[in-house]
Amino acid sequence: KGQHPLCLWFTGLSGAGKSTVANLVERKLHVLGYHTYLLDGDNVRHGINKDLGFTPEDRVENIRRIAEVAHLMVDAGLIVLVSAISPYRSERRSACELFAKGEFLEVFVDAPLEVCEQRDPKGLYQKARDAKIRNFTGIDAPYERPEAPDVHLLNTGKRAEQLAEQLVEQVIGLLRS
Ligand code: GGZ
Repeated sequence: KGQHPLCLWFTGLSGAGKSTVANLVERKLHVLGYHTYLLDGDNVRHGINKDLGFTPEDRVENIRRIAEVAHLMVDAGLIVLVSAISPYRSERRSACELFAKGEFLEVFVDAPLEVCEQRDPKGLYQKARDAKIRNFTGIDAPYERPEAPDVHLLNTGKRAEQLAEQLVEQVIGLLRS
């Protein structure tokens, strides 16, 4: 089926639900017959970005490479879903600038730090509070909230399924326009 290639860029704190929502959206688009690929920061860090840590310089490089790979995939005609904290506005802007107009959507998965910290699925916030990990986003490293995201998903409760549905509707509208 002819499809309009697109990058859906999910940004937000660790534990905000980026990967959960991105996974649900990917599955839904796949079922609808779209050719998709999910690029997850956490996975990419085991492969092409395994030389990178969490210093500001390394995060900048992490985002740059992810954006370049996403761009190649969009060039190949895919709908690419990127899930990475991507904490800096300027790097998100640079990522966006690689793409043609209408081929990039910034999706802000917005959950309060307290909620993310309470979820703490990997115990990383606790480690950051105990100073066992340094440079943890939201604790001792910054997260620059998007000022005008294309999509703003408020994820305060167990709403991932609803949020994914909402986003899919929006994306399909765009793909058909
Ligand atoms: C933030 C960290 C850190 C530090 C390890 N700061 O929630 P997770 O566990 O599964 O996903 C997070 C992931 C963040 O990688 P990204 O590539 O998305 O980050 S960035 O865009 O800022 O480059 C988290 C885990 O790695 N993690 N240490 N110090 N998150």
